[in-house]
Amino acid sequence: MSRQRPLPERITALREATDLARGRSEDQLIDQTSTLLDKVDRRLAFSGNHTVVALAGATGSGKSSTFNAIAGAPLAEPGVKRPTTSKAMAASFGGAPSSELLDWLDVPRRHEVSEVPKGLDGLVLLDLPDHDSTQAAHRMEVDRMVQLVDMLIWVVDPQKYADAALHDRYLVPMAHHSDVMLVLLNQVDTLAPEQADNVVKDLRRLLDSEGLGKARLQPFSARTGQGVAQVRELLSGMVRDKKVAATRLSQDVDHAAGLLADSLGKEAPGAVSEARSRQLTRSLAAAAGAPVVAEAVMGATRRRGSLITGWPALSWLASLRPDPLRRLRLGALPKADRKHELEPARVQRTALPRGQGASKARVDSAIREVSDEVAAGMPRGWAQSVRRASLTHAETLPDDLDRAVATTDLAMDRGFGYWRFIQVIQWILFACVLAGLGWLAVDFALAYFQMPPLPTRRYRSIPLQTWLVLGGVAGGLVLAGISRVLVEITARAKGRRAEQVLHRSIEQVALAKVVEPVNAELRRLQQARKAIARAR
Ligand SMILES: Nc1nc2c(ncn2[C@@H]2O[C@H](COP(=O)(O)OP(=O)(O)OP(=O)(O)O)[C@@H](O)[C@H]2O)c(=O)[nH]1
Ligand SMILES: [Mg+2]
Repeated sequence: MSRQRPLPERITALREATDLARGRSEDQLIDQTSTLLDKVDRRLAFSGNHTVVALAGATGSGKSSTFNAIAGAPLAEPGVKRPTTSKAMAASFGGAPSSELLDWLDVPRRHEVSEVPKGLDGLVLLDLPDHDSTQAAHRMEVDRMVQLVDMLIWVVDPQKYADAALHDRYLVPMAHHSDVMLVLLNQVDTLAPEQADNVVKDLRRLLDSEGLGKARLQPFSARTGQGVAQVRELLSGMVRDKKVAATRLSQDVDHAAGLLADSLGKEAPGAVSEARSRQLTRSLAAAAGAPVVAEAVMGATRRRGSLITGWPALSWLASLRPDPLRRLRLGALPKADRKHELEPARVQRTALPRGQGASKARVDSAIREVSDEVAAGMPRGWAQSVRRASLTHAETLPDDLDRAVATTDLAMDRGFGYWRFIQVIQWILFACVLAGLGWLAVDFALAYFQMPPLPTRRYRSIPLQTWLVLGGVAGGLVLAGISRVLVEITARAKGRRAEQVLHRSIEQVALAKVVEPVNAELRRLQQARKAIARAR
């Protein structure tokens, strides 16, 4: 195993991971981890000069007797009528004052050991209530204390050493702390030496099979004093090292980090795929009416084209048709506004049909596909948070899309320059027609009043004024025909372009309102995983 980072760094990393996972990984796990981190912080804040060791075990196993035996003084009253008090009792073995530490541990009954056995300076020994008590308060106190102390001594007796209450509830779940655990097989004085050997072997096997191979096992008798020297020896080594507290806290952090890591899973992509995001844009574009707008752009271009480039005698008819863009309330925007995103309040709503029915269903399913793609293989809570993220802006999405369409520059105010040129020619031709007609009218009037006609020239025996009328009409109609083709080409180009720019505008909405929130959630998961890796 690679060398671990310093504990404070790992604690910070675990806290970061916990904050990132809050609301995603299971609440209970997050609460547990936060509680643990608070404990670790508090414990580390106390000087490392104390080593807190608790004696835990079943009713009558001999905890209080062992407490006295180690202290070398009758501090606790063993064998008094049970159940005894529900609170732990402490014995401080010299050293620096431990009252603040005991305040934090909430241990009200305290003793000072007057004659500290050699090497035990700084030991704080706790006598706990029975973990298998009929009193819930006792069990709760034990549960609380086993979380807080630096080291545990489990006092078992030859009758109940294999009790499920002890193994299933405490030893197995705390197996990761086995190297700061000591199991005392108490009351060996009641067994024949051979029997004692068998019980020790059996208990060892049991502990090993439960993953507590590192837990030390010591035959002991509080009555005869057997094993007291060994236990004191072991404790003095630990008190001297001053590492037990840090070891246990480090194991706590490791264990919590492992549980949190499990809740983060291993799979999941790093981001929403290009293909999914394109598909989403297509669905949103359809729902936002981009094809309808593109169609209207073509229609409006044709209409304006006929008005400007058509034969003046007939082109005004085009104005009788409504402008399809205006009908959608999508006129050209003033130039100044086009440059920047418009203020929402100033953007008029378009008259496009709002996302309802089939198009709403299509948008919903496109969004769901984005979140499903990403959530596949993710742990449940995280998959749900991805789903939530994808819907963050669902309420306002139709408005956002509408605004995107309304503010997209459809280029209806430019690109028609050549039409003006055609229009000038049309009017010149039309002027010829009018001139010819006027001339013919004058001829007609002169003939009527039997006056001499105006001089004229003939070409192929047809007078010039008639040529003017015929030529003007024919030229105007031919030019109108050619213009019609040109206008159609322009209209299609405008329509295509409109579709493209609308697509780009809508893509911005899709990215900002759906893809980015989902990606943010993915980044959060990756950050949490990185933090967890630093915590382990
Ligand atoms: N023979 C023998 N008896 C013991 C030994 N240790 C404790 N006892 C007796 O076992 C009984 C219970 O001892 P305690 O020390 O009160 O046990 P405890 O675990 O503190 O009990 P609770 O606090 O009530 O759960 C007492 O009568 C002790 O005298 C031992 O090593 N040998
Ligand atoms: Mg007791």
